Amino acid sequence: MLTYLNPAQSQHAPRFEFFRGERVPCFEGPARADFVEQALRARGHPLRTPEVDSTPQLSRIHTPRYLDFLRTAWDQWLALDATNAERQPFPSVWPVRTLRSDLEPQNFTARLGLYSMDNGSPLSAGTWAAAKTGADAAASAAQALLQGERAVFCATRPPGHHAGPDFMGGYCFLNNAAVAAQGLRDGGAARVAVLDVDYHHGNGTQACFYERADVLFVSVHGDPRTEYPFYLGHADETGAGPGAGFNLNLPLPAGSSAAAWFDALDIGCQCIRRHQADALVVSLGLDTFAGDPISQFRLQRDDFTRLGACLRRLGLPTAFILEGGYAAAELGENAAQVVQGFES
Ligand code: SP5
Ligand code: ZN
Repeated sequence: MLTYLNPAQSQHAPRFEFFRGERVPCFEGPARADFVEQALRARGHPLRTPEVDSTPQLSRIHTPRYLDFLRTAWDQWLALDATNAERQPFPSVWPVRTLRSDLEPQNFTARLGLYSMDNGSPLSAGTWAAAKTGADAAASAAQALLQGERAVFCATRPPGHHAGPDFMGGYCFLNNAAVAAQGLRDGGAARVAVLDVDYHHGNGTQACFYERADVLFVSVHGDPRTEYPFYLGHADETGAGPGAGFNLNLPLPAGSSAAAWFDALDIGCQCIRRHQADALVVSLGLDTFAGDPISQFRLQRDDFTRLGACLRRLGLPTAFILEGGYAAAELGENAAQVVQGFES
């Protein structure tokens, strides 16, 4: 399977995040992509670097002011104090209900809060380079499908599905899956489906397409009543305006079995068949793995093979976009199992 790597991924390397009130090493780090690259290389995948500039798609998915902020955020942080090079910025204040989000404050931390849904998306010096090159990989994957490739794998990080039109969140900065879907639309696919199988609901992707009928969004995920991202991903979110009926959330209780997960996946796949999509984008989070340190589904290695086989049966040109998955040492193997199931 044709595979795009992100040669800038290791430049996004924040040192810590907050976990239960403590500073801990980031769960989402460069080793994740290295493990996936290694496993796909061992399978003999042709490996490519991105050849498409995602700027046109990014400007359809994200707002200009958010893109401007993200591109310049690290320089703004350094401009405050040269010693900030060794520190990480975190938001500490957010424009929740009744507060204004139409105005950009001059204060850097206030702008960071304006453009963040959580304090769980740490920035580092190379965050923009890594995120932008990752979006380029997603745009390249879309182009490869349009040129007749059956399936493409984007082994990229940081992930993207929590990033909305004008905010970062959940380790995500630019929405790679949305960029791929938009790239497919721009290149002539009339209908696209995005299937998000990450443990966490893809709130950013849902938000991007909630009022659109041309991109169906389907997600199987931990019930947001107890699981991140909490404030979106419920079953009653079915789309709005022209997008009414084009959003399907299939939340499952934390701790759900693989059998229950595949039952939900089946319902999602039936919905994608009804949509008569021309192409499929899979937000491939592998944090559904039983050994994931921050998630609570129970898929095992062989279940990922079964997932790949289910996706193949949809019979669509398919772009796999790597999202979450924090059992780094098993991540490459689990990704390879999905591909093996898809190709067998
Ligand atoms: C792309 C992706 O998978 N992002 C996930 C972001 C999750 N951030 C919040 C994690 C909160 C984890 N709480 C874990 C409790 C474990 N006992
Ligand atoms: Zn996740």
